[in-house]
Amino acid sequence: MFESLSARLADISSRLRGKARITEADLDVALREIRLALLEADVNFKVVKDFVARVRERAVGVDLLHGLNPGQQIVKIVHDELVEMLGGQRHALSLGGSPSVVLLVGLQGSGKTTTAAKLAVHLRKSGHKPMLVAADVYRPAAVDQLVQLGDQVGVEVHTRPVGTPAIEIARSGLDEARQRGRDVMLLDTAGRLHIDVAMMDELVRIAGVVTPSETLLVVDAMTGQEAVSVAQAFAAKLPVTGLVLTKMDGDARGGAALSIRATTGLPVAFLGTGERVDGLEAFHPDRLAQRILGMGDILSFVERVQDNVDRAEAERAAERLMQNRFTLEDFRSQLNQIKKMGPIGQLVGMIPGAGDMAGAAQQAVDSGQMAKIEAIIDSMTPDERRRPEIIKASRRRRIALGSGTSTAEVNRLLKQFGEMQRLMKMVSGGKMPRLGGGIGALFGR
Ligand SMILES: Nc1nc2c(ncn2[C@@H]2O[C@H](COP(=O)(O)OP(=O)(O)OP(=O)(O)O)[C@@H](O)[C@H]2O)c(=O)[nH]1
Ligand SMILES: [Mg+2]
Repeated sequence: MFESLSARLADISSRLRGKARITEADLDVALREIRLALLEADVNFKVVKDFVARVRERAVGVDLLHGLNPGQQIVKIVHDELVEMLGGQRHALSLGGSPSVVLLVGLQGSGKTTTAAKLAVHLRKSGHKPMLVAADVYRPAAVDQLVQLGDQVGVEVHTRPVGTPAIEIARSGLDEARQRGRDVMLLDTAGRLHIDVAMMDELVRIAGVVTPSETLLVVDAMTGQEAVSVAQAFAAKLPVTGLVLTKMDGDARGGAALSIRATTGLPVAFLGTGERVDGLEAFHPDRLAQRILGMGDILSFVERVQDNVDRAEAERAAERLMQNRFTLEDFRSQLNQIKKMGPIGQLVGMIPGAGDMAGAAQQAVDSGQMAKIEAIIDSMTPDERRRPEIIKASRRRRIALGSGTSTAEVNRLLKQFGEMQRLMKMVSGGKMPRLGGGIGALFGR
């Protein structure tokens, strides 16, 4: 997601941050590059125009401020305006009812059914008791699809015999959810075209019966700016409260995700990032802006990690990473967490500048490098892990013996860890090196 835009904006912002003085010509160049980068990411041209104008307006007179250098201030402005463009606040689902109804609507094949199952998982994790309701009566096998997904995630699915109208299913689903004490009902509906009057009326009637707290329009991000017109058409008929942009994993440009809020006024609530039921991300404008600007997305990373590991520990590690007090001890616990998390490609993509780290890390797991690194760290004393600089020749020999490795391997780990710390210092100093290379090297590349 956003790879090319992110690479370009990260580059522009690192150049700006390095400047102690910014002339009007510098600003012009930077804004022109930002404009092109956004257009190439398929962001709506009017949104781009407004964005650049706002950044320019705020950037003039930036010399007057103290503290940050002008380059840093401009990057901050770009960041703030990006957050604004993405909607400012995160759209948290409003789930006040008993039960609350989340109605999922959208074009055929946009990802409604998959998203319903993903949301069930997401809601259960945050303490809700969701129930799925299969109200797609038009596509054969649609009900089976949801039943299977429900089985897979362990959430019960309300169904009715073939021939029952969708509106009836919605109504009886609500009754059942109430009886069983479920607090959220996720209502999957049939895909439909926004120009199909009869089908759109059906949705209006369903909404009338179940009065949803959230009506989420599920759109395929890969359709780019077409997603905008679909969203406008649905919102004209139904009180859409938020958007779910699916298939972000297949959308390298990300234009729809970046401009749909600004063009439709509808908040993006979630991004679909894969076919599997764990491929759902809450949409955080601030974190996304940071990710796009190459500031990384430490928070999303931490959140993701939380599902598998101790929350406090993960937060501590992220904080230490930011403050570059990251020790070999932290590194070992990160390795443990990475092992627990399974497919790590997605995760490492969220770390700043970690482009080529995914492959390296995966390779390290596959090749048994990870086990070696762990064994070496395990053979150190706590003091050595915190202050690797005290590990001189005799300690190195002891550690090699203890871990069943060689002194050369111990040397390499220490050297590479030192290198990684140096790179992290540069990241927190705003110089944006290629962190991936550093960590990749640590994994033995
Ligand atoms: N890569 C990727 N595929 C997705 C994502 N969300 C859904 N899909 C895939 O898109 C296809 C359609 O998904 P469904 O959930 O069946 O879509 P739907 O909107 O319910 O479709 P209809 O009920 O036919 O209108 C399936 O193959 C899904 O696996 C996503 O975020 N990423
Ligand atoms: Mg479906």
